[in-house]
This record gives sequence, C-alpha cells and structure tokens, in this order.
Amino acid sequence: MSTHILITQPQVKSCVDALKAQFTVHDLSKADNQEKLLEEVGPQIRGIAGGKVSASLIQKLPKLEIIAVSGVGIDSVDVAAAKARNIRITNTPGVLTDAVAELTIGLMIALSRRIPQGDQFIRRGKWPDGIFGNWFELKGKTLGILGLGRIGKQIAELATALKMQVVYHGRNRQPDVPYVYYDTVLALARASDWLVVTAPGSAATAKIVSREVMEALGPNGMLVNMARGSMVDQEAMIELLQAKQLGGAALDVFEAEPAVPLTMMELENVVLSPHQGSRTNETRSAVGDLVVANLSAHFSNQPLVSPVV
Ligand code: 8YV
Repeated sequence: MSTHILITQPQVKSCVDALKAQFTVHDLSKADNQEKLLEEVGPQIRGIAGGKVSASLIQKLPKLEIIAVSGVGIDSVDVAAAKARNIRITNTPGVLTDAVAELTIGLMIALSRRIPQGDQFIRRGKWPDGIFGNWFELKGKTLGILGLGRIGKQIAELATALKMQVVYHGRNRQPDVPYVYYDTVLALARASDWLVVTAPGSAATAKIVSREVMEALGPNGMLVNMARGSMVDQEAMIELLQAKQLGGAALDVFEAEPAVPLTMMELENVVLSPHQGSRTNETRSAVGDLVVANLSAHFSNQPLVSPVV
C-alpha cells in the first residue's frame, strides 16, 4: 500500500519528482480548494513535506507521523501540537548556511554602498545632474551577530575576510570561538556598528530587537535581519529609520510578509529583499533532497537524517 504525502509549501521539481517516485503525493500548496483536498485525502496522509503546519491542519491528518520541514526554522509548525501526537519533525540545517551567509554580506554591501539606489539613480536619468554620493565601507567596522549558530559563524568568517571585527550574543558563550561575547542584546548593540540577526525565531525571541536595542545601535548603526520579522519591533524600526536615529536596515524578512508597509518602501536608508536567504537553485535542490531523505528514512524505519523532535 502506497504511503500518502502532503506538500504544504512549494518544492523544487527534483524534490517533487523524488517524492512521487516513492510515495503518493498531494500538493496542498497548489490546490485550488485546500479544504476539499484535505477532506478527500487528509485521513490517508502520513507525512508532510514543507512547513506551515498549524494545530488545525494536524487535526485534519489523523495518521500523520512526520513533518519534514523544507527549511531550518520550524517556527511555522505548531511543535506542541505535533509533540502531543508524537509526530516527528525534521528540518534542513547545514545545506542552506552558505546561501544565507552570502546574501547577508550582499545585503550589507548593498546597504552600505546604496547599490539598489545607485541602480535607480542611473535608470531615472539622474547621473548627468551630478555624482551619486559617497557612502560607507564595511572594513574596520564592528559586526554584532545575534545568534552564532551555523549561519552566524559563516557570516562571521566572511565578515572577518572583509576586515570587520566580529562580536556576538547568543543563549550561551561559546568557548571555542575567537569572537567577543556580550551577555545581552543591548550590550551587543552598544558595541556594534552592524547588528545582524540570525537567531531562530520563536516566542522567546519575539521583538528581541526592541526600540531600546535599535536606539543603542544609533544613528550610524545598521540593522540586518536574516531570521524572522517577528524578532524586530518593526513599527519602532520604521520610526527610528524615519528620524535617522537608526542609520539603516537591510531586511530579508518582515513582520507580516509578504506584506511590507508602504512607509518602509519610502525609506531611502533601507534595502529590501523578499525572504530569499536560501533561494538559490543549488540550495533549494539540496533542501529538497534532505526533505526526501528524511521522509524516506522514516518510512523505511531508518534513523532520521536531521531530526528536530
Ligand atoms: C525557507 C527559511 O525558505 O530555512 C528557513 O528557516 O527561512 C527559508 O530557508 C522558508 O522557511 C520557507 O520554506
């Protein structure tokens, strides 16, 4: 008897093909009528590929055994509801580290040198009227990393190559890293020219980058959020950017994405990116492979490749 799998977020073709080779696959992310699809196939589903798994979805899948999340963050899954039913959860650590770190540095340079604004300057025919301006270098600046996990460490390495000074805050001081540790986010912000957020999003980290933290970063300070929009007080951030009490922001994630406030789009000292940290062909294909590997392992009674729960 075939095992039924539900895709809850769009996956790359190689992933869908590999799933179809082993399982009967239903794609909720492409369904015109999701409720109807769930009524029809919900009782047969034993595995999920993707995220966005609420308690109410779990309730509609009485035979669900495993959720293979296609990303590293599991905040879009109701973990408590899954645990209550002994449903396993896997994620995809490691395979997206370099892609996210590359984009982080890309956004930092884009913000410090106003690359998107420079592009617009030319396209709008403004260059003949005068020079674009002088901006800032990363060299010599202090980069504060909030969350020194795999991604944070890779960013630290790249930033070190760019002659930045790296400092960090996380739940714990790490004895084996060469960077200075600050035991609060506020102390980190005070010591940093750039604050990069890479810690996992959860209830515990909601608005961890508060107004006070951004004020400590100050008028020359730059905020980069690569983690989750929920971790920054977005309203306060917009006000501080408008008042130039925060120097700039490069954002890959937003509080209610894909909705981005108009007030943010109007800011000159901001670079916006549509949650694309892991969105390269190479990485999304590796993420898809890991999702399939976890589901295959589970349904052939092998140890999971990257279990979270
Ligand atoms: C995913 C991410 O694209 O890994 C994560 O946590 O934010 C991204 O890589 C996102 O989770 C949607 O699948």
